[in-house]
Amino acid sequence: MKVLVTGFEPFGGEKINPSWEAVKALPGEISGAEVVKHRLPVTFNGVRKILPRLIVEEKPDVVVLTGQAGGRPNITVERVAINVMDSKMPDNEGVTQEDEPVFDGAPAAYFATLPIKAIVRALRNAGIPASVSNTAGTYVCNTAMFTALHTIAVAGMEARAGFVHVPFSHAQALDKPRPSMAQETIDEAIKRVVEVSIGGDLGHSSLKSIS
Ligand code: PCA
Repeated sequence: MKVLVTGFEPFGGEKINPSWEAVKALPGEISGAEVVKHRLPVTFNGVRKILPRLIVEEKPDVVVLTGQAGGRPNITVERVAINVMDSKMPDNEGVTQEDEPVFDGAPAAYFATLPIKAIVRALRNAGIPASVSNTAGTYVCNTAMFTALHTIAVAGMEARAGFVHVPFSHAQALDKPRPSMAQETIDEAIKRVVEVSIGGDLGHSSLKSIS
């Protein structure tokens, strides 16, 4: 069993991205599964180029993508990725997108194929605030989630995949009145997300795409 776990580089003037900090801190093996870690660039073009190659080459059984959602107070497990890139905020290459598809001709959306409710339950049982989110936004994180699910669908792979957003860490929020979480808690959350994701329970996530 192999699990690919990604985090993002910093963006938006931040010095760190707590998603990558958490991925970096993961052990190389979780519940007997090999953990392959990758840091993604915060660029629309980068994730659409890198992720398909990574998934096809590594052939993971499970893909857990993570990113920072500054301003959200808790860990949010994304339900759906949409075929849209739309953001006034430039990515790390200075690129903005308006009403563009992630991939031309691809379905309108894909549901996460991770057991999202089981993940939320496990996090809450561990004392970590968490909920399901019904939008991953229209910036680079949604693009990454859509790219992973579309790659898996087109390649006919069995891998399950999904996306988890984490709040600012305390270090990032020292100078801004925004919700934040201890990095150690974020680290623990991502480890538990991986544990549940490689477990057998697929939950309700049998519907793969909405076209
Ligand atoms: N969060 C951004 C992109 C990279 C990241 O960590 C997002 O939510 O789209």
